[in-house]
Amino acid sequence: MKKLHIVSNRLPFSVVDTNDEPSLQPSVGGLATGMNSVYKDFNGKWIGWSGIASDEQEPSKLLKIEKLLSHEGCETVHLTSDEVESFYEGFCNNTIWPLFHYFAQYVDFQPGFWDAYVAVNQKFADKTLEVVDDGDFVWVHDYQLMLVPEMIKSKRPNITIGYFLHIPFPSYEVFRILPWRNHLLKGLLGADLIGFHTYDYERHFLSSVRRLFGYEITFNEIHIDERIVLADAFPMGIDYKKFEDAALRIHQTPLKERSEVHRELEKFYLMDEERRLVLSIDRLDYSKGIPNRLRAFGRFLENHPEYRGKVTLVMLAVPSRNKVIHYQRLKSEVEELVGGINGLYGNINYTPVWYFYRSMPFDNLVELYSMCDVALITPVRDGMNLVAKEYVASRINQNGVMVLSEMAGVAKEMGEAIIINPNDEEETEKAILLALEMPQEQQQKRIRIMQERLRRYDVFKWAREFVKSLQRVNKLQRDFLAKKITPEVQDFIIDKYKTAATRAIFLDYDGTLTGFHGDPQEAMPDKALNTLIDSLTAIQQNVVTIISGRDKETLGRWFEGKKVNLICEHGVWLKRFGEEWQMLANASNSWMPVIRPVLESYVDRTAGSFLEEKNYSLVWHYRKAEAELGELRAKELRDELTEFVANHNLEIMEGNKVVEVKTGGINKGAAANNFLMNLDADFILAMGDDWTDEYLFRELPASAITVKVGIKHTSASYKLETVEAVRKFLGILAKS
Ligand code: GDG
Repeated sequence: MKKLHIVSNRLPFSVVDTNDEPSLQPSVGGLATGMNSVYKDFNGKWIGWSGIASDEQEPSKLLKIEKLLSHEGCETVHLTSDEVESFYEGFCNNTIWPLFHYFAQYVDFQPGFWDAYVAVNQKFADKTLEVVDDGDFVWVHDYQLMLVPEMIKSKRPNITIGYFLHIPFPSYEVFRILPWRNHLLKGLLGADLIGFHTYDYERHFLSSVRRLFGYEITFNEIHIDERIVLADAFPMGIDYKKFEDAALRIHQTPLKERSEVHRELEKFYLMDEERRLVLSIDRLDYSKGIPNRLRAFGRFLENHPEYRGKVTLVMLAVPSRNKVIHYQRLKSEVEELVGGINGLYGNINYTPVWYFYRSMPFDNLVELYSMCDVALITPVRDGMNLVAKEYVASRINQNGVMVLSEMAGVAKEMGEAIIINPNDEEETEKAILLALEMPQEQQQKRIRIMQERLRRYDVFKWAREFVKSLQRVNKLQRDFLAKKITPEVQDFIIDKYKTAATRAIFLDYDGTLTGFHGDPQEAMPDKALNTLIDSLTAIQQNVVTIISGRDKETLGRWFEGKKVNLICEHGVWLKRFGEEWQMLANASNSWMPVIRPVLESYVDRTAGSFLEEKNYSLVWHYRKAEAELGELRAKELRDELTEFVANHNLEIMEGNKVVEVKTGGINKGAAANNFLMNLDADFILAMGDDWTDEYLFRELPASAITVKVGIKHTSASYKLETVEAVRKFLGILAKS
């Protein structure tokens, strides 16, 4: 049975040491909960680091820990303290984290960090490779392991790999700053499915793939030679019921059994019925916008003296990465701001900010969620932000207001919150007032809608949806493989070929016999291709025809003296070997003077694009243009020409980074059939890569062997991945 394995930096357990005896404590984090719900069902392993540096522990104890973890279905990756420092604290938290959260000024570009990142990713990949069986599924998590997908895929292509990024994927302009940007992207593209919290991150990722690698992307499918990689948005949910149940339990706890936090919060409210609590919870991280939040709260008290003595901000800042200098500075800044506000507005009976620099047990956390009137969640960048979702889930009385930063992924799903720009302190200050004064019915209406959504799309659903998509992309790949020319299929074709007396072989040129070039005029046949054509055409039974959208002058020149027939401009022209050019279709070019200026305006507005003029068609090429702009303009051009084209019996053909306008009714299928009328062929082979070749595949007799080059959907009966594979296949035929 196929298994699903999880790979993440940390395992879902922490190791505790009591009386020198190690034991495990399950993590309560959302990821662990969500993953537990899928990987156990799929009988897989969880691969990760235990959190203990291997050189800081007795080998016998390490072994014990490893055994304990293995008992829980976990496979341990061992990291030394040096690796932890350069990989985790270094490249992960000093390079990727600040860059992906748009703190470019904090990024440390140390090559040593990068080397450690590569080496540690390799350790994770190697451990995974030890565990997986053929056909298994692997789900890799987060920014610490961006190279792992490719490291697995290159060794075991038949493993289906999913990857989920928990932090934002930045815009290309930010991502490009990184010297190792291509390596990171290549690493990710080893996955079959790449998930993000929001469509924006997906968009940024696809844009980087387009610009750095130029791969063809259709919607969210990236086409890389013989593979399809899918990118998609899967907004992570929470274990809704866990928070709802905990809040219910807390509210029902008898007075004397309540926790200290609970009693303190109640005492606060009892002092004055107008008292209000505003909540702030995060790891102490510069991405979370804690100083902005404090400044906005300070401004609020400054401008609204009527709320002094009544509103308190409960700020829980969980210690995080405190070895990193920027975190140490942030801590001082936050403490200074808290001190300033408390000093200015506080008195014996009133502390404006209750500041806690520590973490709290789960139940206390839910007490805070369920007892604070307003949640102030204002990160300057945040992949998702689960605190926002947990706050909503814990509001069992269905009141409460959330002020939410538009820079958090979660804002995309929570339109009912008060959405602010965290850099606009005036707006944040106003939002605090709005939240405190929002009527109960309004609060309830908004919270209810959010609760319903979060209940439906919880962390279990999130994990299941991801796995479902992983299975879908696996099927896409299998569909490709089903049409692939296997050794058996190849033998079958060779048998047919050998017994045939007359063999008609139709070969498209660009993308089939040769790769794409920036300038189409540079794509002339290379030496190897010339030799291949010579050996194919030297065989008396073979009638080889190059069938292309290219103009007759170019192909005529390139294949001069070769024993081939040429069909050009998608079927307008035919030149049989040794004869003159003849027109196959009744084409007209009287429309060209009208269309040419339109295309020229696209050349002028799209740097790098150019116009190619054929006898009966005009082609706008945008291969050299900036990829996204090119695609946008291609769409614009199509829209602009639609009416003219319909009224003048023209056709718009979209090929690989080209838009071609030509006389309608002419296509490769009709041209090839016309050619076959004078030939009694008992073996027909046609090969091509783009949709103009689909006419050929569809219209040739059913007995023809049709081969699509590439992975896209096709009506051809077989597929080959690349130009190299085509050349190899034809070479074998020539020798048979
Ligand atoms: C990354 C991305 C993305 C916090 N304090 C305590 C405590 N917590 C728990 C919360 C929540 C989690 O920690 C924090 O999650 P966030 O999503 O808010 O933020 P990150 O840690 O930065 O997580 C983020 C996330 O990955 C998931 O993909 O949303 O954008 O940065 O669950 O409850 N838990 C306990 N005590 C605390 O004091 N028990």
